[in-house]
Amino acid sequence: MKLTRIDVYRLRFTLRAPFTTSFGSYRELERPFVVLETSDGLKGIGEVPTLSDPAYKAEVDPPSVFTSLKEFVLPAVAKRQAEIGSIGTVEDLRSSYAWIKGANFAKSGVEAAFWDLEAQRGQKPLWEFWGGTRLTFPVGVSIGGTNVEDVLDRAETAVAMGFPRLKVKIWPGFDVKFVEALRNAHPEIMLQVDANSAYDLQTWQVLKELDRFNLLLIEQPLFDDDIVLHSEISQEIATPICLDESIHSLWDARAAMHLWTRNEILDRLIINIKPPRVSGFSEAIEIADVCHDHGVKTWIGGMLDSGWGKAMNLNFNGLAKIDLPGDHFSPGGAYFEQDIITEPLEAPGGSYTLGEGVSAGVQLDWNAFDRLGEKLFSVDLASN
Ligand code: OSB
Ligand code: MG
Repeated sequence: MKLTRIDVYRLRFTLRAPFTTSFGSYRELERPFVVLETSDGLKGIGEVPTLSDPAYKAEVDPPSVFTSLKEFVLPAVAKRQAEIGSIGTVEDLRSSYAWIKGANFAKSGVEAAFWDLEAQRGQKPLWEFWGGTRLTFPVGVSIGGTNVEDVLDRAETAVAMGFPRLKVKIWPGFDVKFVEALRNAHPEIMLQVDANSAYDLQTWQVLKELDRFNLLLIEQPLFDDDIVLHSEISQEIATPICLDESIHSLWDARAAMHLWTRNEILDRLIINIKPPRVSGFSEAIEIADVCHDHGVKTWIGGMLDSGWGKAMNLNFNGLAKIDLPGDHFSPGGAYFEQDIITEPLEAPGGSYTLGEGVSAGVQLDWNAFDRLGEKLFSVDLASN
């Protein structure tokens, strides 16, 4: 298809409750949105789920994403279209900017917008494009509370709403006793913890004590780019280690599987697949495929995305290859004071059902989009 225009917007969202992790606390979130327009009059939308700063990972902050889009990614797409006449497939799109190292979050916004176009052209839901067959599945919540009472409170609400799986944030000094209290309060719930790289080669030892609490997994205890040391400590902890921050690509996933296999503990590796962290849904699906082939469990992570981004992630979760419940819902109802979809996403009894709606299966609320956002820059491709 021929792209005629690319617009990049900045939207400002406000979380209904602050979200706290080992790396910071967030309330206001600025988000780039990529809007692709085509010669047949379609508009595809892609969210880039940035945080305010690069504390979670490199290049997840808005200035970095805007710079990558403006200086490199969008010009590469324009150049490619000028060379080959049209960007016909997601593969054409990805190959146009494959030479750019990094910029995964920026690339993922363009790819998401392109998938939205593809789905509109085919008049099909995204899950169908991606090979989804499991249309109803359990979903989880990620709790970013500031202290034990706050987390216990949010957990209580989530459990009362029927969510079958909780994830809580831990860091040194806020781990074993806290998880014990939570486990005592909810003896049966599927429970997992996320350290967001808060531990180092001395402090991680305390995590062995978490083996007592029958956790699904311990997410990213060590350094944000590390795979090797995670595979080493995994030999001494019975609870599976789940990698989030350190998986940027299929190659990273393969490297992890290689190391855990060499240590003969492959059943203790789990991978959190966040599409934007790995440059988009195409790479994310490849990772899901390869993990499935090796018996490594996966689930879909989130970035406090808007309803638009969450709806796309939920379509991805329709792949039967995804093993565990993902981070798709907020424990206390909606994530944001104002979202950009016309009907809020719902998970009655902690389970989500995908419908037959085209693309993400939700309607963008353009009034809300315009209220929350402004256009920052555009690329005109009509003439090439
Ligand atoms: O590590 O999974 C994470 C939010 C922002 C950045 C990193 C993470 C998270 C979450 C929330 O845990 C997931 C969600 O509910 O979207
Ligand atoms: Mg995480």
